Amino acid sequence: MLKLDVVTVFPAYLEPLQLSLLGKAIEDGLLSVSVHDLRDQAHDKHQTVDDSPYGGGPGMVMKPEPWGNALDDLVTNETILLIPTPSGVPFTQSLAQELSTAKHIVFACGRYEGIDARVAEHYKTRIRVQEISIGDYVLAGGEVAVLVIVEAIARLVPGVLGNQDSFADDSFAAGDMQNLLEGPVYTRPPVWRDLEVPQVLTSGDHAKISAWKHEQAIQRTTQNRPDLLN
Ligand code: JDK
Repeated sequence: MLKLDVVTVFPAYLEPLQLSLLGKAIEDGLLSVSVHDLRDQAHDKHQTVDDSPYGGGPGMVMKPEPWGNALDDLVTNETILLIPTPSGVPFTQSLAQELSTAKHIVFACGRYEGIDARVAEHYKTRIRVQEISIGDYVLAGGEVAVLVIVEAIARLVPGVLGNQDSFADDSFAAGDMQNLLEGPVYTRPPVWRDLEVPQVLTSGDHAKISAWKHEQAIQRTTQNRPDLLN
């Protein structure tokens, strides 16, 4: 059972985590997801979670005290603390694979210009803390990054994904087709708006199909992601 806790000032943003794929996994007891409102941990009259940055600069920074209160209630020595940030290490399929075997992950969703750096620094002396970027663009906060990360991790938890064939395809992609994008896929009907399914796919010649898929993968990778080729 993988336990996930998310701390945010916008709990409603995480409502999709209860839907479809994840909702079923939660029902089946493979996964648990709890969302916590950071504001409940801000104990002043106005429940303040932000303040102006030391050293100047634009915007506001999240104060450390509410984060300390929230995280002390959730963290044990077996917890991995994940903090989405544009300056984190890239989130990859291999990191998702590794995190899918964890017992407990706590996600800290920042807003504004981010969270006072001492929060990560403090928890790094106690547990594994990973600052993660989901890509080279700037979101308005960590919530959408958490939706992405949780979906990528959850579908790798044994039993969560209904379709075991798709799961096997992932392993295939990570093995034989390493560092290549997938080529195009087709289903019925064999002709649609004058467009035919490539004849090789209906030939029944599996060696030929394999070679064709590999060639398509190289073509697509050259076109869309030349950085993946050696
Ligand atoms: C968490 C707040 C918004 C953060 C500072 C950054 C260079 C300085 C706005 N992969 C990814 N993208 N975005 C996030 C993410 C953004 C977040 C938070 C995650 C919390 N924000 C934010 C930092 C800045 N700015 C670009 C100049 C501005 C994760």
